Amino acid sequence: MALRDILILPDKRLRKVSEPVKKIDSAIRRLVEDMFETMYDAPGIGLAAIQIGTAKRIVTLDLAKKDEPNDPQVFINPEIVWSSAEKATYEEGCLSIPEFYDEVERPAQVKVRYLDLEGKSCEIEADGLLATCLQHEIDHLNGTLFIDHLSKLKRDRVIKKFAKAAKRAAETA
Ligand code: K1U
Ligand code: ZN
Repeated sequence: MALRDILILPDKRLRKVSEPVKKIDSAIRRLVEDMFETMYDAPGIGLAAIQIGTAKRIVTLDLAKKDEPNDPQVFINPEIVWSSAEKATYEEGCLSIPEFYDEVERPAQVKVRYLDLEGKSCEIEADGLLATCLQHEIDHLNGTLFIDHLSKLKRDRVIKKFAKAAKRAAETA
């Protein structure tokens, strides 16, 4: 297992559309292990493979509460096959946009089809935080960030702030 660096806004790789996984082999299993190690270390409750620089359609999640045992979940090639008309608003964060949080409105319930680590086709109906996280992570696989759901004014402000920070870091490196 390896702890991997998380890409930070405005890294252009975060805007890539990730490729479907064709075969679940040892390289994919190692990537999933690295994703969990990186996600737990951050700490975060979700991660898309592109956030560690690998443009494959893989998502890891663990929504267990602090006093509960870990509940690692892997979604390979996840697709939203149904979304509710009802909407829900959650305050979202993103490991690629550290320390910025804002409310995002999304479908309250979704049905997601995906492969598990054994390559079995599965479906899950999600609501609450699970529905929000799945949509947030599937957005990552399509190069979309949660700030894209905010007003242009807010989005541009955040991008500008992170671009400035990246420039300063590059100058002092
Ligand atoms: O995709 C990511 O960057 C991970 C992100 C997932 C997410 C959080 C909230 C709403 C939608 C999607 C995070 O994990 S941000 C960190 C976070 O929410 C958290 C971290 C530690 C404990 C509890 C929450
Ligand atoms: Zn994110």
